[in-house]
Amino acid sequence: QAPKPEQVIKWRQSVYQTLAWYNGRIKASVDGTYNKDDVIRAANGIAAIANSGLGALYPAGTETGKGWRETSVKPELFTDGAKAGEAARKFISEANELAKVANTGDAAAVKVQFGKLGATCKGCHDDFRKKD
Ligand code: ASC
Repeated sequence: QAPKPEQVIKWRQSVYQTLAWYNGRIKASVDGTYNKDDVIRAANGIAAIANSGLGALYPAGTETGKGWRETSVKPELFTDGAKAGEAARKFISEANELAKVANTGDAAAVKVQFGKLGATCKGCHDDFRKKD
């Protein structure tokens, strides 16, 4: 039995909320006092989500927002699978690299890699997320 679209949309949003939480922790380290262990934990969390098969969060039937089912995703994500897949592959690759770099504890290198990861987030938003 497939989960209901409204349930999938809720999972989808909670997954990105969790990414934002991890992302904020790394940002706090990079912009403030660097905490190697916390960056490792947060980067591993992002990598785990990136590797978890995010495509499964976009089944047919979850395209449209309707009342409390509202979603910010653009229809293009569902119609241009090649482009969406490429965006996902970039995110996965930069997230895995950040997890690797985090283990070195090299704050400057983490900052650079964190920037590359953020660019993949933003790229996907530009292409596939409706403007607020
Ligand atoms: C976040 C968040 C985003 C991304 C993006 C990265 O923490 O909520 O949408 O990072 O700003 O460029």
